[in-house]
Amino acid sequence: MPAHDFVSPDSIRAQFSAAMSLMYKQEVPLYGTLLALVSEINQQVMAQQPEVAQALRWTGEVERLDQERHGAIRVGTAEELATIARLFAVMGMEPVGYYDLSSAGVPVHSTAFRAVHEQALHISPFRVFTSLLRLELIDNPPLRALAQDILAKRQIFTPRVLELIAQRERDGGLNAADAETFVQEALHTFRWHQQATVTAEQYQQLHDQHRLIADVVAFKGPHINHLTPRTLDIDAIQVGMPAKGIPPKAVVEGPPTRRHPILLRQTSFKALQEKVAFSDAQGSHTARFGEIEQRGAALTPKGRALYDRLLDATRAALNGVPAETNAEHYKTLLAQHFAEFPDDLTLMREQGLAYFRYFATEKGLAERGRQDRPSTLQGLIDAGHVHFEALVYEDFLPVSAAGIFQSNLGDDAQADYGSNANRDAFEAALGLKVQDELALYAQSERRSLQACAQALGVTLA
Ligand code: OOG
Ligand code: NI
Repeated sequence: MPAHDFVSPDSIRAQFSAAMSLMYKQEVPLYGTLLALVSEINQQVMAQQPEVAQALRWTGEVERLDQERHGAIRVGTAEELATIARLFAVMGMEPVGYYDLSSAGVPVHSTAFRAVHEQALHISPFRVFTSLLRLELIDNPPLRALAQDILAKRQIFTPRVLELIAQRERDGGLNAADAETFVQEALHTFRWHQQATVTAEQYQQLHDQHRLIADVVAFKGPHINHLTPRTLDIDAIQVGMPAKGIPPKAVVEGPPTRRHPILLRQTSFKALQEKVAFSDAQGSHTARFGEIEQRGAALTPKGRALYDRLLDATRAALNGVPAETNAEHYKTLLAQHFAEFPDDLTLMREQGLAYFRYFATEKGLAERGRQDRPSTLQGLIDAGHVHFEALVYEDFLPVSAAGIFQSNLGDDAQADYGSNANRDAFEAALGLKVQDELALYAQSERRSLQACAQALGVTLA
C-alpha cells in the first residue's frame, strides 16, 4: 500500500483520545461533571486574564486545551508492558521518563507514553502514565506465585488489535478503515470489567498485601483508572469541586499558586466504590477516580533542582504528610518556601530555570534584513523583535504521582519497599529505552530558536 494512504499516527492518537474520553464519560459520569467544571473555569480565565489567553495563543496551546488529557493504567507483566508500548507506537506515543514509586510505598515503576515533537503535541497532547507492577518487591512467595499464575492466564489485547499492531509494524502505517478499527479494538484493553478473574477470597488476599496488587491482578485488563483534563486555574477547581458534589483531596500536589505556573499542579477526587462480580460472589472494588491538572513551564535541570529542594524543605518543615488536618499549614509553608523561585518569565529565563519557545514578532519581521538590527538573542528581545513564552511541561512528577496513588488507594495503604529504582529492569521489560524528557525540551527550545532566527534572517547561536 502506498504510504500516502496511511493515516498519520497523530491523527490516530487524536481519535483514540476522543474515543477514550467518550468511553470514560459513560463509565464514570462524574468525569463528565468534571469536564464541564474545567471548561467553565477555562473560559472564565480566558475572558478575565487576557495575558494568560495571549500567552496560550502565542504557543498554540489554546487550540489543544479542550482535548488535552492524560490517562493512567497499571499493567501486570513485562509482556503486557512491551505490547502496550507497541500499541501506543501505532499512535506516535513513545515512553518518556522513568518514575520509581517504590520509595513512596507503591510497588510499581512507570513511564509516560506521549508524543515527543511539539508539532505532534500540538495535534494531540494525549499521554498515558503507565505503571508496571513489581511483584519482586512483594515479600510473600505464595502470594507472588498466585499473582503470577493469574496474570499469566490473561490476555489484555483483542486478537484483532494484535493483528493491526503487527500489520502497522510490517507496512509502516494503517489506512483510514484500519485506523478506525484499531481505535475501537484498542479501547477494549482500557475498559472497566465488572467481572473479576478471581474468587472473593483470592481478591482479599491480594488486597491485604496491597490494594494496588488487587487492582492489577484481579481484573481482565488494565482499566483506565483516571482521565485528567487540563485546567488553567486549579485553585478555582479545588474550590469549585464541592459545589458540584465532588469532594477533592486535601491538598493540591506540586508547586504553589503562581502568576507564571511551573511544572504541574494536580488535585483529584476519591475513588468510586464499584460493584464487582468475583468468580464466586459479589463484592466491591475502589479503583477509578478523577483528577484535574494545571500545567506550567518545563524546568531545566537547574530549575528542577530548585523545585525539588524547595518541595523537600516544605515537606520537612511540615513534619508529616499533607492531609486534611494540616492542609492550610502546608499551603502556607509551600508559599513561604517557594518565594525563592522567581515568578517572572524574564528572571526565569535569565537564570536558566525554565525552557522557552521563541517567536518572531511583527516588528521583528518588518525589520527583517536591516543592517542595524541587534545580533544577539537578548538584543532582539530587548528591541521587541523576539517574543518568548515558557515551554509547557508535558510530563509527570514522582512525588505528586505518589500523592495521587496514595489518596486514591487510601491512607491505610502505606507500605515500605525502600528505594528500589531499577530503570534497567523496566527498560528490559519494555523492550525499549525510555527517552530523557529534558533532552526533548532542550531540542524543542532549539528548534524554536532556529525557526525564529530563520524568520528574522539572523543567526542565533
Ligand atoms: C497513576 C498515578 C500517577 C499522575 O497524574 O501523577 C498519575 C496511577 O494511579 O495509576 O497519574
Ligand atoms: Ni494522573
